[in-house]
Amino acid sequence: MAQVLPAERELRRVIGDGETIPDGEVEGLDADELLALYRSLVLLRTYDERSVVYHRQGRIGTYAIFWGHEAMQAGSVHALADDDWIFPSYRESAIGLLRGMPASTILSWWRGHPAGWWNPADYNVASICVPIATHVPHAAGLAWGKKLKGERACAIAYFGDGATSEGAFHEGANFAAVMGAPAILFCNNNGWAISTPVAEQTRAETLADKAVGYGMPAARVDGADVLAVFEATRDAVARARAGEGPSFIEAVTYRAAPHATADDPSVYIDPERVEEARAGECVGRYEGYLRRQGLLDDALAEEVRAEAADVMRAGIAAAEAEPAADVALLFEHAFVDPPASYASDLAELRRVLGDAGA
Ligand SMILES: Cc1ncc(C[n+]2csc(CCOP(=O)(O)OP(=O)(O)O)c2C)c(N)n1
Ligand SMILES: [Mg+2]
Repeated sequence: MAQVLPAERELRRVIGDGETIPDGEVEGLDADELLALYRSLVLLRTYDERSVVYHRQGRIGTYAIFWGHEAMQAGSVHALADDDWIFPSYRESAIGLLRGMPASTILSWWRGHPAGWWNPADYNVASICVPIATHVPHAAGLAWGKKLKGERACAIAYFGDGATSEGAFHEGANFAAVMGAPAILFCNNNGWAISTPVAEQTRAETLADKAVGYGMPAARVDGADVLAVFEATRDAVARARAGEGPSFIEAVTYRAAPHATADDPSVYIDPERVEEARAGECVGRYEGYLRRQGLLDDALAEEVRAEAADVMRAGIAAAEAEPAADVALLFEHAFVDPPASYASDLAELRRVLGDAGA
């Protein structure tokens, strides 16, 4: 029988506070890699902040904000190789940017345009998953397939605290553990599932404890510490490559933004905790670290931000330049045998929409 290890309790941290808590170091990360991580963080932050603006301008639809989650996403992706597969939820919608996906593709997804769907094999990034936790079994299955084929790649699935109450999470976790699949279950515990706090979500002391029930090693990290996230994910990747099966990572933050642009958290959230989370947010913390290491100054920070802003300007322009989609696409995959009224219904829809839908 496999030995069951208790989950770690303490949150792993690497970045200090510039005062009483000293900075740690991640072995094997050189200056170029540390700065590449910074570029990824800034790109994600810029994507997120611009998306909220585009939403308010009516240029994209309802949008799931990930402000404050960037370290969990960039830190973990940087620990992967390009042949490892990523299974994002809606909260990681822009993670493909870190694999070279154009911003216009993701913006098109949020515009509900067909140009927002990609071939997952082009980037080893699966489709953005909106149903909670249903992609956990997909990631477990893909990882098992890699093992069966003798390939070295692993799969990582991102999901939230609320997802750990879903059946699909438990099925995926158990399957991955029993099959020894090279999978990483990455839980972003931001304290909330829309308006349901973690305390009302589970009686488990930590979410990492749930992994112990499946015989899976589990680590808890500070989700606003990009280096701690990187290190924990790198450990999990090493286990996966060594044939030691899946790992669970619980990255802990406090949701500092609304669940989505359609949400008003002021009716349920703790404003003091939000302020605290915003003050300790991950991009600023990492900037402080890089400055203390002498790797970042104002000019470079400005250059990186300007590059990211250009990516977004070009991205929204390209997304808006896409010709309107044909409304027939709404029905194309819905019927084997379309009903008798289909042709006249479609003609009526085209008439109502005018040229925009044709
Ligand atoms: C199967 C399913 N049930 C319900 C929903 C509605 N829903 C959308 S987001 C959400 C909360 C998820 O919270 P969590 O897993 O903590 O992820 P977070 O949004 O905090 O990243 C719910 C219940 C859904 N998308 N899918
Ligand atoms: Mg959550």
